Amino acid sequence: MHSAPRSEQPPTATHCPYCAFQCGMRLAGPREQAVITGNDLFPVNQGALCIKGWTAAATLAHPDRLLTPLARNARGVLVPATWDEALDRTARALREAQARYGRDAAGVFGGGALTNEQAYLLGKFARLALGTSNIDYNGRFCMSSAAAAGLRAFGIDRGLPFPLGDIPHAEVILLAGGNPAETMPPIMQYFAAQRANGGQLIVVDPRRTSTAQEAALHLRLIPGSDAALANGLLHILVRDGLIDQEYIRARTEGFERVRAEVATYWPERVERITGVPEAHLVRAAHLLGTARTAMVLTARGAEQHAQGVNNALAYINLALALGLVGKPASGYGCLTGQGNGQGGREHGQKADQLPGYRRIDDPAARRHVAAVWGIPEDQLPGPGSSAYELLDGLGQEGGVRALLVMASNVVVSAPHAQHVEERLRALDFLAVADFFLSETAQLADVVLPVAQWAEEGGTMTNLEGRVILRQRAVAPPPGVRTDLEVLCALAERLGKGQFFAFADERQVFEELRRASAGGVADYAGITYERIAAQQGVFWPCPAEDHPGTPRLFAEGFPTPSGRARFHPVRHQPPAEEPDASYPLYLTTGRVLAQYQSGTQTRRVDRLRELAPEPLAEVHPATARRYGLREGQTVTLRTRRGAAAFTVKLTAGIREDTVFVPFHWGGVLAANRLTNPALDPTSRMPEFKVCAVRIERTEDGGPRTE
Ligand SMILES: Nc1nc2c(c(=O)[nH]1)N[C@H]1C(S)=C(S)[C@@H](COP(=O)(O)OP(=O)(O)OC[C@H]3O[C@@H](n4cnc5c(=O)[nH]c(N)nc54)[C@H](O)[C@@H]3O)O[C@H]1N2
Ligand SMILES: Nc1nc2c(c(=O)[nH]1)N[C@H]1C(S)=C(S)[C@@H](COP(=O)(O)OP(=O)(O)OC[C@H]3O[C@@H](n4cnc5c(=O)[nH]c(N)nc54)[C@H](O)[C@@H]3O)O[C@H]1N2
Ligand code: SF4
Ligand SMILES: [Mo]
Repeated sequence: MHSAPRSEQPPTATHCPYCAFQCGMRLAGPREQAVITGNDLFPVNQGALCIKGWTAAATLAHPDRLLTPLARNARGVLVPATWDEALDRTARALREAQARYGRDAAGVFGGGALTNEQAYLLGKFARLALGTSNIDYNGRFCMSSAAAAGLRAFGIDRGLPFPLGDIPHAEVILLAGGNPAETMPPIMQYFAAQRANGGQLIVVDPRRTSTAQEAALHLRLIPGSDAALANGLLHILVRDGLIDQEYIRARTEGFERVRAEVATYWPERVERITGVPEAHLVRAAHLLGTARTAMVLTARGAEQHAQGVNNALAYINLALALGLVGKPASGYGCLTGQGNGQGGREHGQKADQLPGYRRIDDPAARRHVAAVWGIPEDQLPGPGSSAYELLDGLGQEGGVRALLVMASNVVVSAPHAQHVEERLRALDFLAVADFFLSETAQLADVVLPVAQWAEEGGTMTNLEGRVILRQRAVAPPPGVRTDLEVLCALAERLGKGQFFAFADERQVFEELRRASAGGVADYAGITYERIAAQQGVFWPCPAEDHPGTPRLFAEGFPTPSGRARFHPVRHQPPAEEPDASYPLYLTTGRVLAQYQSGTQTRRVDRLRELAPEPLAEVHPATARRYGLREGQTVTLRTRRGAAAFTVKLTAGIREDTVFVPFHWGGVLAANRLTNPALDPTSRMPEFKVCAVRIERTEDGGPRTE
């Protein structure tokens, strides 16, 4: 009998490298022939995976894999280097920039793909080894608006304050700006169970997505009009006596100003602003207002706006006025996106944050973390600049001159991408830690080849706030190091080795537990053993005998008064609206078979077959107006730049809107088009709306640039 080497070792239980659903999977080695199966014992996905999860092993032994550090030589070419050369050069460049321009001239850019241990250590590396305030991460482009809204309204930012298992028991769910049928497909089991229980789903999206097709009601709004829509729904609920007066009185504050604000959002006006017919608004409000249990969920469609915080707050107002938050099978939640999009925003890679979701400008928080790290408090820098502002200032007076990027591909994923690329080129020095030569790594002076998901251990926190263990399942290829090893080796070269003497990720986690103890995101009671035994532990979990917290807000809110806070929100138009030169709305997002900037998924054959190139979704009536055919190449142009797409006709999208995915680089990059207008609070860029025009490629376009 033929016996494969993998049959000798039982498969290891681990988790998918991609989205925040963090499906449990089993991986049987070796790395070159790794086989993935769904882990039916993990309660969240119960064995189900999407096509990205099934094919994830393809990245492990991929021929493009970086197996040696690279360094740019005198002729400007990236050539192989030893680890010592690469690390020495990186440490020297960071130090030189600081000697010349001050401590904040060294910068760090992280990502929500990093484990909790890596994100924690990256924050410690920036603050302690470099002493710079300039660290931020790609979650600023992702979760920051919902995070800021959650903190303001509830005093805490945990994407879902309840487990996914509550979804089937909600009679009505309103989902604004999310397409989970493509972005986290196994979650659809929960919506299907909800429907089987007689529940109804309302989807708010400018497109009739595969998620909207599952819904009882689809509100096809104009991009950038969510706040008006949410205010309009609340107006109807107030008018028709469907709000929960008793809950508002007992558990919230600030409703009167919200009631006054929404009084002017009468349905005809809201129909004008949002493009959603009055009858649909009334139906949605009545479905929500008469349900005994209901949820309001948001995702990036509502959040990635220069008004993103206001949009999220307007949806939160709706949930509070209906008395949903903290009630069984009810509440407000946001669907977190990246693999560790939740944990990655808790432990200090954010510009204004220390571990445990502490504020870096809070004296008590500073004292606590400085004590855990063993340094005087005044050595901790203050808050730094947000992701886009950090990138925008690269190489400039007062900006970062030497940058370390770990787990982000900003050349593809940041707004106004060509400008960001210019700024990266203006740096004195760029180091990128990645396992493939991403578009951003191609610009680097030093590339540090690191281990991938299945090759290293650590914890992740899924979209429910469940801390899970991603176990090492295969050995990394010789020649690569883990992100943790890279950070410790750099800290050593910066003379701070004694603060980074970690033998493995478990030791980092032990320190993270202490650093987070007493903070909002308290992990003090979580151990690797407990996670394995309980299939994950929900934070906050302040002590080892504490059960963890699957549901928040049943008793009260972690605000000074113990009440949730309403915030009056006024609809404001997007930073850029269609006009004679750029007559259509452009919105951007995702497709099922590609992930983020595409560094990983564009390299997986099966996924490339499914989604080989970016398609611009255009309504057939719009196509007729511009003389476009299905499959034709067009140039989309905005005030920032132009990019090339293949036309896909779809009657599900609004006639005034074009949708493109952002998973490709170069002339195919949606972010050549997007508007870097920022939300005043969250500093989230306006990825989801700007003004665009369609040019047929014979009119001239980026294919020839
Ligand atoms: N396949 C795949 N899955 C992923 C990812 C991926 O790259 N690929 N990325 C992961 C990450 S990091 C994230 S953050 C999540 C994102 O998950 P989602 O938020 O579900 O994804 P998006 O496609 O960015 O946006 C969702 C929807 O918002 C709609 N939309 C656009 N403009 C507006 C608007 O103004 N208002 C409203 N209400 N809706 C609007 C779009 O039409 C789109 O259908 O997905 C995660 N999962
Ligand atoms: N137009 C438009 N732009 C968007 C969005 C949108 O909806 N529209 N969405 C935004 C959102 S929500 C997000 S989250 C961002 C994401 O955008 P990016 O920050 O670019 O995210 P990824 O593509 O996941 O980049 C991760 C990079 O790090 C590498 N990597 C993955 N895991 C690890 C690891 O563990 N260690 C190291 N060192 N490297 C790793 C990958 O190979 C890849 O090159 O894009 C944003 N950009
Ligand atoms: S990409 Fe998300 S939904 Fe798909 S298998 Fe991975 S974790 Fe599950
Ligand atoms: Mo994201």
